[in-house]
Amino acid sequence: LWKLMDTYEPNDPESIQKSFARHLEYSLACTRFNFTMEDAYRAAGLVLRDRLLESLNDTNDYYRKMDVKRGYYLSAEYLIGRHMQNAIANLDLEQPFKEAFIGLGMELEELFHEEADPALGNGGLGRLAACFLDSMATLSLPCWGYGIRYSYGMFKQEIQNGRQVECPDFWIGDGCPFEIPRPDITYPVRLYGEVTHGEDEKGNWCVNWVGGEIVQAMAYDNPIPGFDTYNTNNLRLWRACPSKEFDLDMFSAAAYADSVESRRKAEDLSAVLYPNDATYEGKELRLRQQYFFVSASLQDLLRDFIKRPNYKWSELPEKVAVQMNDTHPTIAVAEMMRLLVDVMHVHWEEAWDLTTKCLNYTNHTVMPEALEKWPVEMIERMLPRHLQIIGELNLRWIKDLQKKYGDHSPVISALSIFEEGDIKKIRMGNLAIMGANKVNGVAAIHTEIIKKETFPEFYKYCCDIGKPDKIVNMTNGVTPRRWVHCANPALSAIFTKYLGSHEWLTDMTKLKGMLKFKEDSKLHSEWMEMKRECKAKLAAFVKEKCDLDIDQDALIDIQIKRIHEYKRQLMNILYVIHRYQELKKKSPGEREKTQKRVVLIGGKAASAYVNAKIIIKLISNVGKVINKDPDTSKYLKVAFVPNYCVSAAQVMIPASDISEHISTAGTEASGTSNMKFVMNGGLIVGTMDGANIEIREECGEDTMFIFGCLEHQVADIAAKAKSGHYPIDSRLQAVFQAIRNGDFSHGEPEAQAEFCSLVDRLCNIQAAGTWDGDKYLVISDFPSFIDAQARVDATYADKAKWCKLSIQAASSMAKFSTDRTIKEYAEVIWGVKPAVRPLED
Ligand code: 26Q
Repeated sequence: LWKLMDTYEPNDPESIQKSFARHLEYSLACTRFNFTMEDAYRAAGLVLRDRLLESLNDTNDYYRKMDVKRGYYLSAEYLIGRHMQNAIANLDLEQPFKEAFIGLGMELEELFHEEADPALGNGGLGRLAACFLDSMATLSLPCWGYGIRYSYGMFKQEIQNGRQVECPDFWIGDGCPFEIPRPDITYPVRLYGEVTHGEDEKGNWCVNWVGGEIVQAMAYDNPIPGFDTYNTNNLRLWRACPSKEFDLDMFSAAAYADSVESRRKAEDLSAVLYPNDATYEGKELRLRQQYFFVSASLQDLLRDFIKRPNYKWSELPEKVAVQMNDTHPTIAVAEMMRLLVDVMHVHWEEAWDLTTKCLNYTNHTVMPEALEKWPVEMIERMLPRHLQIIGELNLRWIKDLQKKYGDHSPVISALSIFEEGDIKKIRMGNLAIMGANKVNGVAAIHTEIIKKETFPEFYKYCCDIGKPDKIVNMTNGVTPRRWVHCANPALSAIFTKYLGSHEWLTDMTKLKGMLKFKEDSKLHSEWMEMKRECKAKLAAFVKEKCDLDIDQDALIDIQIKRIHEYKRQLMNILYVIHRYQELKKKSPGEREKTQKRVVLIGGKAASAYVNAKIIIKLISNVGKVINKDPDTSKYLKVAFVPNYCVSAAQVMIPASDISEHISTAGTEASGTSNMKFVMNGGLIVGTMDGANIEIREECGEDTMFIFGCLEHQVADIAAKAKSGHYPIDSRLQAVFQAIRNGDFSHGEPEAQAEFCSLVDRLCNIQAAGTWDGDKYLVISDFPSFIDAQARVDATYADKAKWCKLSIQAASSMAKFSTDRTIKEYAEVIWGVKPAVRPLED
């Protein structure tokens, strides 16, 4: 068969052209003379897919042959973004592809724009998973991702009359050329039904979970090529399909229709991503999704394990490491036990030992409202066997704790997997920690908060049993391939030119070599030219999306992230109003001397998050007033950029001078866009929160405009506020006054009422008693926020100084490459080693 295959030169422009023509004609049924840009994109995608498939298969064969330990990343979300540009870069096909398509009269960039942006994630957590996949492949680690192939990803955000409108994102459209459907790889997943007892073939007593419904999980493989390696890993996403058996007794027309309907329902499971990124909603479908993908993934990885000749269960932890991305896949703890005990007939004690050696858990949030808790009643109906297993695990766990702390210690109720109350619940966080070998936070400050505030009793328990390092820190990162090389080719070219090679793309410590040029005037002019180029692209983008002309000489100030009160987009827009008021007070001559600024804010709000949606409306309305004010519009513009997504980030981030990472101290676990901005030569206005703290440590204090209270001061400020001592700065009073006057309400009574409700809430004008006002300390941090912005303007006035700081910061970001992060996971948590595939095997 091998000999029959067309052999082609993967790197030769002519063979790329031939393959392109073949796909146009035979895969897409176009003619070579009559095709659209979309057809061309699709055909180019298939050209790449051929190469990816080959590498994926060979890499797998190699891992199998070497019998290596494997890592499996379980995540309900992957915010992968567009494939094409990234795949071309990682396969080292940039030159030949460019040549091939120039030869055909096409610009590659134009093809890239044809691709839908797969948004199978909400925000940070999903994008982190995608960056991890890139680094795992680049480091030649035998690691796969598992997740859900949602038919509808994160909604598309339209802005109508300043308000968010959610539109469905049917990203699959006419099919994604980069994915490989695997109808041969399916697993049954049971839901509901009941548990009975019986005897197995050998006459042994056993547990049977029967009845209910069965859906089939079908695999869709997404090849993930590494950069500068021949390894290609896999992201395997599961799609829910009706089970194959069809009830033939259904001969009446009504029953037949019902039966078709119930089969169609199976597909609902993987239909849509929940667009919630911080507050958990106890929706039954969400739990079904979680179990569905966890069960299929564990069945798949265990099947791979037992394919090995003479496997022994005791070797499982030497061959398998699983990472649970937040609590979303935490039902894995019970499912692993079920598969081992009920299906594989491993003894309970050994099964538990294996489970707790293989599984690990990453926590991504300190917000208590984000910790998942599922009603016991729901689990009992949907996963009756799992409830039994969790009950048994908890019983043994409590006994152990009672021995240690006495029968009635308060520690016991805190550590129990079950939460008592009117509605009994299962705490997925506790289940995750109990079932995990290692638990990690995502930035230094966050890991400390986990120990002290989120799970203090667990941490104490770990210390008591002599295992304080069960909880470890793994500071997040981002991949420099997508976020520097693809997003900012001009900057990538500068680095490669000054450093003499592109080695920095796989070893970011090499960027330190740029530091000796940080005051070099030639580099300065190239650096500033790079920023100009990025700003020109941004200007075109903003013109298209917001119909706004922006001055490319202005300081570009960006805040892009999910809209959330703790992220304080509200504080940002209040500051913009303050800046506007200051400008209005000035004479035309004085205005001439002020720094021009363009403020861009973008992000999606969860569809039921009322306050977040009002904040979007406020930003839009403030933009409408400021942008058309002839006194000031030359000096200050503000826009809400609709539909923030990965591809928008790739245009916006490289163009920024400063970006806002201004969460209340102690609320943002890490943040990852902060890293992307700095890698692109942007500076940060930020609080001492999440990874900002570590970025500042690496880049130097002078590169960051820090403000606001520290994490340890928050409780004290809140306590004082509750007792009535919470002064409001006069400048902020003036801003509140303008909002209350209706200056930004456009005569819309509804908006006026909403804006006032935001301000009133901050000022705590509501029913006396509980203080639930300015929870995120906008008022308290506002004066120092103004100061930080003034420092930005003053520093920016000195172009050479700014440029030096920008170079210094961008060149000091090695720590925030996911290559470093993933190396730490591989060494400290997974015990997985690189397995570099040689080219000719
Ligand atoms: C849970 C249950 C039901 C429905 C939705 C959810 C859900 C979905 C997504 C809960 C949370 C998320 C996402 C959380 C998230 O993105 N957290 C961010 O993770 C980043 C990567 O570690 C950090 O940088 C951010 O600080 C953190 O906010």
